[in-house]
Amino acid sequence: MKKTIIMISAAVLAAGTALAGPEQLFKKWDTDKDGKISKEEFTEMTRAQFAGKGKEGYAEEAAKRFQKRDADGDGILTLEEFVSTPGAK
Ligand SMILES: [Ca+2]
Ligand SMILES: [Ca+2]
Repeated sequence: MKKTIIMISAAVLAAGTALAGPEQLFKKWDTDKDGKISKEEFTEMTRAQFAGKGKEGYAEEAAKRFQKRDADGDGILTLEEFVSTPGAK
């Protein structure tokens, strides 16, 4: 049951990603709406994406992607960091 919900939300997420700009995407990923994306939030969204595609190894990939975006290395992604990463979508 839980797996079905994750797969549906991942599909909704993927559909939304194609249409939304980076700011909307940021708001979506910022699940507790504090204006920042924590590593936990980032990892959770990556997990949902991977689950939707039936892929494994999300934790490693999330850590890698997060590190690439977190320009000042404080473990938090601001909107600026989130949108300014070259090639990051
Ligand atoms: Ca947040
Ligand atoms: Ca940061």
